[in-house]
Amino acid sequence: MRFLRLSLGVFLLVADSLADTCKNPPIRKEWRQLDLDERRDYIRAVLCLASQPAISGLENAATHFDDFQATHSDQTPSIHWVGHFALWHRYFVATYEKALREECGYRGAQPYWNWSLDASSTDNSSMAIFKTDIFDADRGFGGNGKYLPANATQNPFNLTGRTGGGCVENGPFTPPDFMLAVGHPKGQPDCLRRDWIPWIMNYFAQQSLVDHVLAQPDYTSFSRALENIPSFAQPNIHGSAHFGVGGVLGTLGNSALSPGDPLFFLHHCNLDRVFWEWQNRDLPTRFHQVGGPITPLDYTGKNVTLDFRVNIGKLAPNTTLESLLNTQGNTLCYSYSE
Ligand SMILES: [Cu+2]
Repeated sequence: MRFLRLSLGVFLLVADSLADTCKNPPIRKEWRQLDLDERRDYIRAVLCLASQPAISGLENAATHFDDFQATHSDQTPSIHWVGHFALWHRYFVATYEKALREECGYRGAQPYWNWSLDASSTDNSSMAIFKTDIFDADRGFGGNGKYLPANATQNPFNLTGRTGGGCVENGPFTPPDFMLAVGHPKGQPDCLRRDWIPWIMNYFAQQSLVDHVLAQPDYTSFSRALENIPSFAQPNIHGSAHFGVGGVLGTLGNSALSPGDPLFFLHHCNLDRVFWEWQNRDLPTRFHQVGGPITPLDYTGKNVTLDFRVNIGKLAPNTTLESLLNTQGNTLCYSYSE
């Protein structure tokens, strides 16, 4: 009895301190679950971030929005096809969400784009996925760029079916107001570009592929299924919006500079939602399980462990992979709507 009372006391103490660190987590919703005022407030906050001074000290980063793009660009060679891919990006998106809230007065949570809702399972060439509110000029993030030809150097994988490549022409992120300086010669910022490729968007965003990822038995295979291999011959849900929206010449298709498209954060938030759904199928295990290579694609080499340290530069303090497995703990604080 004494033991029972004691353990109940300890339990209450633990429950109490958890509640203290993450009270009222922001609830992340699908973009189209936000009403128009909430959407405007989100876009306003993104533009606000792009007017705040930089803190990263990284090359050409002039605004706090640039900081995120530059940090991802800086670390691109070590954060993809590795065991910490999903958790690095989880921390990155959550830090962006926090900046929008704390520095720009955004009251909501980071929204996501559930592209599987829009992908056609019968017609890869369908343009329906691009006709939703996500790409609307007033209710979303604006549309495609004008078609521009791409040469062999720009298109090394010889991707077919490109439809754009030029600057985004409508919506809140058009030139000359919204420009991207990181990764371009000093004093010569570029516009936000999109280069829709319908077959990639429809094929890679299939719910059946999401289900395949969700069915993985452990963290290592989950993480591997999320990214698959660097080949367009095999679909992977991570590639869906990157190459379906960014294509060859678009910002989101550039592996280093992709966070320059504000849609990056809705895309990666959706991947994180899938990750959280996968964790929820066995939380006791999946709060404490990581794996996968430290060196990209090195599946026979050294693996990441729970105490492996993640850094996102000056954006937030370094932390362990284990601390990022809980979305409502001491490090992170958010949840997902049903
Ligand atoms: Cu990335």
